Amino acid sequence: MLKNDIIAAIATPRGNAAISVIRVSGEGALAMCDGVFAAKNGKKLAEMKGYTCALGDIIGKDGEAVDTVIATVFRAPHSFTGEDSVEFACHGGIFVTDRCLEALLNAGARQAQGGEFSKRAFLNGKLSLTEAESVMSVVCAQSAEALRLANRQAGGELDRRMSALRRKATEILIHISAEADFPEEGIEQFPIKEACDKLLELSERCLELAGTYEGALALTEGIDTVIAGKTNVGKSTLMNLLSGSERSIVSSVAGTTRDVVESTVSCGGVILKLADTAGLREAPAAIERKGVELSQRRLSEASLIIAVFDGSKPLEQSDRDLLKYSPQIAIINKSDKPQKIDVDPIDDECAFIINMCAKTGEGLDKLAEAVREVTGAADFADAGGWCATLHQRDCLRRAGEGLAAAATSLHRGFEADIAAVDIREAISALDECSGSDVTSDVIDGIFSTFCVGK
Ligand SMILES: Nc1nc2c(ncn2[C@@H]2O[C@H](COP(=O)(O)OP(=O)(O)OP(=O)(O)O)[C@@H](O)[C@H]2O)c(=O)[nH]1
Ligand SMILES: [Mg+2]
Repeated sequence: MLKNDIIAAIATPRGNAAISVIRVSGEGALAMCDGVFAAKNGKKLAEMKGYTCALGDIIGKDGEAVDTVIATVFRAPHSFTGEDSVEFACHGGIFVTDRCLEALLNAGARQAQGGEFSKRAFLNGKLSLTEAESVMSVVCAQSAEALRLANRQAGGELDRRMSALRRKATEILIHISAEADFPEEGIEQFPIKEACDKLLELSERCLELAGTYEGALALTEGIDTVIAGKTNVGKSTLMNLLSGSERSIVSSVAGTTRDVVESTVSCGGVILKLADTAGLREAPAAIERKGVELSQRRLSEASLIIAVFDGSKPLEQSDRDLLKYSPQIAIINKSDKPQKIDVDPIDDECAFIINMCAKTGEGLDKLAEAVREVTGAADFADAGGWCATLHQRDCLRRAGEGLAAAATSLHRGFEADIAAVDIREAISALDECSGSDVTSDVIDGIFSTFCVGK
């Protein structure tokens, strides 16, 4: 596979639509397209300026027009990939679009692999690795908050934060190895204590940044959340309140919900993939028991557990059993009724306790706040840059660990050279994250998760 051979792919979803777009990119792409595209005005794409369009036909193997399309010409380096490119806006049917692509492939283009256009944009210096990765976040954004974050990332916030970390790590490296490496420069060595402190602080910042991954996930992809509790405490009422519709049946009969009812909702800007479950109780009847088993399985798999208790009743064994799953958020429901519950055992287990009336929605704002806190989404208000992918998290963790290891070596009195090895590794982990020093395997791995045509 050549670095800049001509690739082509359909960039829009398969389905009937007004238009679909086929992208073509690579060295000689314009002349190649001229082989199958006949402009109405007789002009050749290869003679057109960048950012100009032409109406014309794509001609099939048999010499007949397949479709009438608009071709937009992009000239290197002013295109998404940085190469000469053409985008054909075809009529948006699956069959007709496939025939247009086929004509382009017959004329010499190669079917692009997933993410290959973005990969070229990265390799040609049009996008940093984090910017390229954030293109996917923009595409996948499911909420206003997710889109805002993705756009910030695409604007290079993480890159700026990483280059600041890299600059500081390099500065420490220069100072601790001052005497060994730069005797003539007259650079002063940091005292060991100062170097250790700086390294630890920097390590913490890398790990902090790596830690933003969970919160980012909460805002972009959603968190597997289970609403659990004893029968009749108001789980389904809460589910309906959060989803703003009658997702689950509510009744005063204990054991109403038996299947797992699911709904994806936004709570405080966080996307929750909610599962309302059968109420837990001892010795349920046969069908209900199946439901309880399902609840227990969901409880052990969920990332976030919202435990619901009936505040108007004393705590029972089924309530205590739920606490064994360490729910992060406890809802003391039915706050409109006289309260009889002892919250102390709940307080011992749960980070957040919220008094609520699911029937009226009172306390919902407190729940939203708790959700933002517990998922780490709250930290995003003014965080500069965040970690959006597992690759970024892995690099930042390695950088953080390398810097901490260097601090330990210095602290134990080892030679500065030994600490320098760890600092260099930390710097190269940061470079891998930003893409300035990354192996082709890693690049292929990242871009292969993108869709074809992206
Ligand atoms: N007073 C009062 N009643 C509530 C409140 N929330 C729910 N209820 C009532 O409690 C009863 C049970 O509500 P559900 O939402 O069905 O409870 P559940 O936990 O899903 O019950 P199961 O599915 O049987 O486990 C219904 O009669 C609701 O109207 C509340 O905040 N205050
Ligand atoms: Mg229910």
